[in-house]
Amino acid sequence: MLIQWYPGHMAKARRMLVENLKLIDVVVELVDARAPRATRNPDFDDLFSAKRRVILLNKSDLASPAATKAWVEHYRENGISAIDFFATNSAKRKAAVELIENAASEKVKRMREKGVAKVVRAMVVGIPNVGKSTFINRIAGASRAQVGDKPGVTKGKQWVKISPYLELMDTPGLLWPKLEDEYLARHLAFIGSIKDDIMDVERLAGALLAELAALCPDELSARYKLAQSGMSGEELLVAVSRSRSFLLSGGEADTERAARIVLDEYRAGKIARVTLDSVSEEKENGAAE
Ligand SMILES: Nc1nc2c(ncn2[C@@H]2O[C@H](COP(=O)(O)OP(=O)(O)O)[C@@H](O)[C@H]2O)c(=O)[nH]1
Ligand SMILES: [Mg+2]
Repeated sequence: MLIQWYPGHMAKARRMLVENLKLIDVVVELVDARAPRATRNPDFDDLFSAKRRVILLNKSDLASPAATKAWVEHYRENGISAIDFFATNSAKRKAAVELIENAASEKVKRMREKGVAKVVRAMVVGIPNVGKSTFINRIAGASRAQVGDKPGVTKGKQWVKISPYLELMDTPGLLWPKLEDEYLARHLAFIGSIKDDIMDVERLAGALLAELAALCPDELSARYKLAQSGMSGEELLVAVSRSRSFLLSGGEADTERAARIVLDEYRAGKIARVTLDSVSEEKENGAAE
C-alpha cells in the first residue's frame, strides 16, 4: 500500500506548527479513538516535550467504550491527561475546557502570585480528519469571538476566547500520520484518514472484514448475515456481496460495490463500536515510529 505525501507541504506545516508553539501554554492533541496509535504522530513526543499536553480521544462515539477507557488510563500512566471526546456533540465540552485549564493551572497560579492574571493559550494539533476543526467550533460555541492580534503574537493569528482565562488558536496545527508501518497505515485507511481513490478498495475492505471478524465476530455476522468462521478477507467480501445481493450480470459477486458499502458502514459506526488499535500492542512495541 503506497501512500503519497508531499514533503514540501509537510515541511511547511511543521514549520508553522513549531513557530506557533512559542505562543502557547497547552497543546491539545486530538487522536481518533478508533485508532489512537495510528492517528498519533510519534513526532508529537519530541515536538511538544516542553509543553503541557492533553489528549482528547475524539470520535469515541464510534469506538469501543472499554478500549477508550484503557487508552485514557494508558496516557495517564504516561503523565498525559486524557479524556474520551465526541466533537460532534456538546456533552463533553465542559470536560475538555476543564482538562485544558487544569493542564495550565500551575502556571496560572505562579503568575497570580506575581499579580498577573494569566490567560492560558492553547493550540489544537492532530493529523488530518481527527476532528480538529469540529472541536474548535464546538468548544468556541456561540461565543466564537476573535480576540485579535496582541503584542508578542504573530500578526494574522486569531484567538478564540473560551473563558476569561482561556484562549484557543483558531488554526489547528496539522501533522501527517506515519505510514511506514503497514498495519497502522491500514487502520488509517479503514477509518477514512487516507483517501480511498489511491487504494484498492476491495483489498482494503477485505482486510477490514478480516480484522472485524477477529475483533467483533458477532456484530459482523449480525450485520451481514455471515457464517464467517475461518474465512479470509477476500472470502468475507464475496459473502457480503452475496448476502446483500450485490451481483454482476453473470451472477458473479460485485465485490467492488460490497467493498464501498463495508467501508462506508464501518466508518459510520454501523457495524460495531470497535477500536482497531490496542493498548497492549502499544505497550509491547512502544509508540508508533
Ligand atoms: N462520529 C463523529 N464524527 C466526528 C467527530 N468529530 C468530527 N467528526 C467528523 O469527522 C470529519 C472530520 O472532521 P474535521 O473537524 O474536519 O477534522 P480535521 O481535519 O481534523 O479538522 C467530519 O466529517 C466531522 O463531522 C466525532 O466526535 N464523532
Ligand atoms: Mg480542519
